Amino acid sequence: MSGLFITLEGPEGAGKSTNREYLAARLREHGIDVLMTREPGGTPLAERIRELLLAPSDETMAADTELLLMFAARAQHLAQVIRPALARGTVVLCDRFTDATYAYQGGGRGLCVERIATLETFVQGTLRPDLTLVFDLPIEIGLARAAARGRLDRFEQEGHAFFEAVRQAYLQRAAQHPQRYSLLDAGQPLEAVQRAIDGLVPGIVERCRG
Ligand code: Z5A
Repeated sequence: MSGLFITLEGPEGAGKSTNREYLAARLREHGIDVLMTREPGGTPLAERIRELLLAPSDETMAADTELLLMFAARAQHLAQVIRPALARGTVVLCDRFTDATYAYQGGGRGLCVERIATLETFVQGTLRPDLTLVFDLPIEIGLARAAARGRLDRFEQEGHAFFEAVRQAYLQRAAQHPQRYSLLDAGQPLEAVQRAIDGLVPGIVERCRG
């Protein structure tokens, strides 16, 4: 078995967490060792950075501060959790990773993509996800799902244009690198989304055994 780095991405309420659990269960049925984690977060220190990033505050967070905190949390997560797990041959299922930075800080906040790419190389070296599942859906549906959970975090308080830019950034990245991304229609009923995930499982199992 060799480690595989799989990330789940998409706008708010797209079903990443729900389907991360589902995919983990399907892979474990094949005897595959799976680690589930998330960003920002995944270690105690990175989870503290997550709290800073998500908490609404009277002080506006500068977009560059937000970008650097995302990569600070990621550096810790990579060192403590992701790289050691991949080295052990574990499949890492990570709820969001650097594609979210391109989508939210690049697309949503309008930060320079080259600057994000520089930080990506600085923090990750050559490590990139082996496979990225993009859960795409109209933002109204995702925001309604998020709103049903109650109090909105700092990102969820953004407006329609921000989330549309995030969605378009994901779609653009998925179209540019079709070999790495699987685009899933997350606006469908959950059973239909999970049937689509079932279709990906044999290929993932084969890659783990390859
Ligand atoms: N962020 C960033 O800006 N830059 C970065 O580099 C990174 C992150 C890494 C926290 O992420 C924030 O950090 C995020 C982007 C930013 N912005 N926000 N907010 P997060 O992943 O923790 O937050 P999130 O996207 O809001 O997660 P979420 O709303 O929990 O979404 P989800 O995990 O995709 O959905 P879910 O929890 O699986 O499902 C939501 C609900 O919908 C739940 O009740 C499900 O039962 C239901 N659901 C799921 N699928 C379906 C279908 N198909 N039909 C009906 N109902 C469904």
